[in-house]
Formats: sequence, structure tokens, C-alpha cells
Amino acid sequence: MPAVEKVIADLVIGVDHVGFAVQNLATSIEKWEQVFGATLHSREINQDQGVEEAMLRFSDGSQIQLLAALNPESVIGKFLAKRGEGVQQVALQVSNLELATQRLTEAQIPTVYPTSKSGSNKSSINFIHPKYTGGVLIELVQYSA
Ligand code: V0V
Repeated sequence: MPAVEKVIADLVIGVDHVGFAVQNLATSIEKWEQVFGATLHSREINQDQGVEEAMLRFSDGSQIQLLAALNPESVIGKFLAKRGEGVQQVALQVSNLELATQRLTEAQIPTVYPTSKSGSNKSSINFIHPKYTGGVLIELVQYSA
């Protein structure tokens, strides 16, 4: 059993966002704006991840991410087909994603990618597989300075 205490404890800043898989991005944005009072912060296409995503913010700075599939074979497309709409990820902001990925790998905690990928708002992202975290996909996100 590898040592898993404090693996990335000094690198985690806090919860960055909760991500929802949605069928229709425009309708979902409208719902979060109209019903819950969130404000659209950004909207972009990430071809690498096969998603169109929107980040919405509340007045305290907390964020909701809405993820729509660009095609049925994408991660979100498969998630929607298998499970329907719902929470797809919880994202933690980290101060150093490469170091976090390295430490997780050393501790034999399964990351989805060996190195960082591009995320929204010029971030770098990686993920911890849900089989390690009680069935919840954890995204790790680092924003450029
Ligand atoms: C799959 N499973 C999940 C899950 N996806 N459990 C909780 N949350 C999820 N999101 C479970 C599924 O129920 C199965 O459990 C098992 O994992 C294997 O399922 P699968 O359908 O075969 O899925 P895989 O293995 O093909 O893919 C699972 C992984 C995939 C985690 C590898 O979702 C992935 O690559 N995720 C990272 C990329 C990503 O999520 N991109 C979209 C967001 P049982 O049946 O075995 O118990 S992009 C994004 O967030 C961006 C751009 C951003 O933030 O900026």
C-alpha cells in the first residue's frame, strides 16, 4: 500500500466548480441564470475534450460549469447516453497541476491523463478517476497566473 497521506494536501486551494452534463447548453444556461441567479462568465468550445462548455458564477465567486457534448462519442456524449443529465464532475483548484499529477502517480492514485490538458479560461486540467473517489470524477484545475 503506497503512502497516501497528504499527497496533494498542500496544493489544493479549494472547490473551483461543480460540472453538469447537459443536453442543451442554451436552455441550461438560461435556467441557471433565470431560476438561480447565476451570471454567464464564459462560453467556449474545447475540441480536445469534445465539449461546448459554459461557466456561470454566483455573487460569492462560486461556479457551475455546464458541459454539452460536441458528438455522441465524446466523454460527455457517452455520459449522457449512459446516465442522462447530472453532475459529471467536481473540480478542485490546485496551485501546481504538474506536481499534483506527479505526486498522485507516485502514490498510485489513478489520474485520467499522464500530463495536463487544456481547460476553460486558459486553465490546465487533469482528472482523478471516479473509481478512486467513491464514484465521483474529480477534476484538478490550475489557472495561469
Ligand atoms: C464514468 N464513470 C463515472 C463518470 N464517468 N462515474 C462518475 N462520474 C463520471 N463522470 C464510471 C462509470 O459509471 C463506470 O462505473 C466507470 O466509471 C467506467 O465508465 P465508462 O463509461 O466505461 O467510462 P470510461 O472509463 O470510458 O470513462 C471514464 C473517465 C472519463 C473518467 C475515464 O469520464 C474521462 O476521461 N473523464 C475525463 C475527461 C472529461 O471528463 N472530459 C469532459 C469534461 P462502473 O459501471 O464500472 O461502476 S471537459 C472539462 O471539464 C473542461 C474542458 C474544463 O473543465 O475546462
